[in-house]
Amino acid sequence: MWLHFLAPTQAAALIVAFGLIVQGVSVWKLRHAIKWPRLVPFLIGGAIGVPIGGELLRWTPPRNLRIAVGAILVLFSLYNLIRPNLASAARAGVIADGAVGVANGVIGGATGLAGIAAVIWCSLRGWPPAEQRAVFQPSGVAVFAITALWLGGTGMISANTLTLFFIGLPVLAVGTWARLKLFGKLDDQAFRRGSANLAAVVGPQPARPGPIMPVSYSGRMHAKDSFPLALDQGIARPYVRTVGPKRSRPAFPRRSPKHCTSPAHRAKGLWRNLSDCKSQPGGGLENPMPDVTLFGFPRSVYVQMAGIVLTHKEVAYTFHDLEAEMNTPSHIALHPFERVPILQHGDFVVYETAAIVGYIDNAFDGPKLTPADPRQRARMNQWISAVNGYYYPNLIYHVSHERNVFPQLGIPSDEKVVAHAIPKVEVCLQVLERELLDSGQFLLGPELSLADFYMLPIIHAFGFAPEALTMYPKHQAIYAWRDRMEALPALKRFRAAQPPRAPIEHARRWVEGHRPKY
Ligand SMILES: N[C@@H](CCC(=O)N[C@@H](CS)C(=O)NCC(=O)O)C(=O)O
Repeated sequence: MWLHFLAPTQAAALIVAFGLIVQGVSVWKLRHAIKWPRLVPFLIGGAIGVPIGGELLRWTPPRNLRIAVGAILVLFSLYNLIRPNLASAARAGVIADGAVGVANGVIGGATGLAGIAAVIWCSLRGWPPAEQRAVFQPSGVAVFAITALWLGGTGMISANTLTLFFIGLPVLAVGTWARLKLFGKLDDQAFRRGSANLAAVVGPQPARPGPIMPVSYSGRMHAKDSFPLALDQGIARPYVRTVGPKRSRPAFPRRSPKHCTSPAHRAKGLWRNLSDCKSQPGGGLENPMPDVTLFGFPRSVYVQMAGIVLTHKEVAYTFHDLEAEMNTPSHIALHPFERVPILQHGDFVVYETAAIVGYIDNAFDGPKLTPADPRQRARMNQWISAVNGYYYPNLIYHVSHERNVFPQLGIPSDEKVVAHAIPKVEVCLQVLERELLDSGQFLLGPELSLADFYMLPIIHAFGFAPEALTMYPKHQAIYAWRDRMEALPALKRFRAAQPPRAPIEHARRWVEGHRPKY
């Protein structure tokens, strides 16, 4: 609408000036999160694109520019509304980033709408939201700055425009104060969930007359992060089955699982554990065409827990490898805390491994893995909790990540992290050894339980760390238990179905995201 009151050059100049102030403050606040090698292609592209856009602004008839700006805004709004499932650009490189920078610059220079191309692109790149923001916001500010220089240097800023700028300043101050108050106090999760709404409130400040950066804030990643929207990510169509004692009502509508049926998707990491399953009803396989999907990445110990329990219960399932989607909207739609695994059974989706394996045990036939006896059940839950609270953090999060996951990505181990954990790993192994000596065959005694399936992937994964070479031989009961577990038919089937241990690519982000610091 502002284009109907102002000439396009005035509008662009004001957007740029106000945007520079407002976004400059935000970028200053997130300066420590900026990864320069990632940002530079966008900056170079922006520097190339702005003069092209600036000259378009000078030579294009105002009417055409109005139409172009309107079209861009409508298309971007439609994009946010429809949220088309565009191909992932996770593997794109700096040249593509630079090209997006050029597009950002051209659009910014011509219209002042500096952030749109980068916002969309960053979400396709699959970076975590905070990292996306650390790219699209500084590149938007850079485009604002270059555009300001270009417009000023080429004489496109008139005295009238300056007057309008000073009139707008007080309103800008109030809007900026409100925004900092709101965003400054929110953590990242809350920021992302709430930003669509917050942006709607603080976005239309006169300081930012159009949805240039407000749209950037509430762009694809934010809009899709809001929970009800995020669920609608093409997960599955309502599909009522009669498996299990209780059927949960569909909580929300879903789309058809096209990713589960296309050969291309399967080649990307989907597989099924059908080969060894009996196909008659009541034999543990409830349906020869599985409507159970396990989402995760194969090397996750938690995903393995769920996979092994499914295999042991002879539940046919499809595995959907989320590696390339981790931390993207399609992942967050499944797991708002950005973890794996997630289980989908028909129209029912559940995350958190304890909930998943409990559900599998209850909803499907096959050997019961949850003891009926209250004390045994308490003991099982004690183990599950101990794995979550002590075994996973020390053996995996501290040691395995430093010894296997990071080095496989060319990232050196942090010895301080390992050193901090080793005494605690000793305690974990001693406790496990003692309890196994007491209990005999399995963690709760002669019967297998979910506790064993919770512990096994941890002990297995830690076994790849060099520390295990000296620590494991001191614990003969653990060795014997592990051999017993690995000898189970389910484990043999599960291991045979696993892909090779490839590096966990998205773990590069863990270095900054959640590596312990000592
Ligand atoms: N509390 C969760 C923990 C799951 C978890 O930590 N999963 C790890 C993999 S083993 C994960 O999703 N990591 C991905 C990431 O942090 O990016 C559960 O029980 O399912």
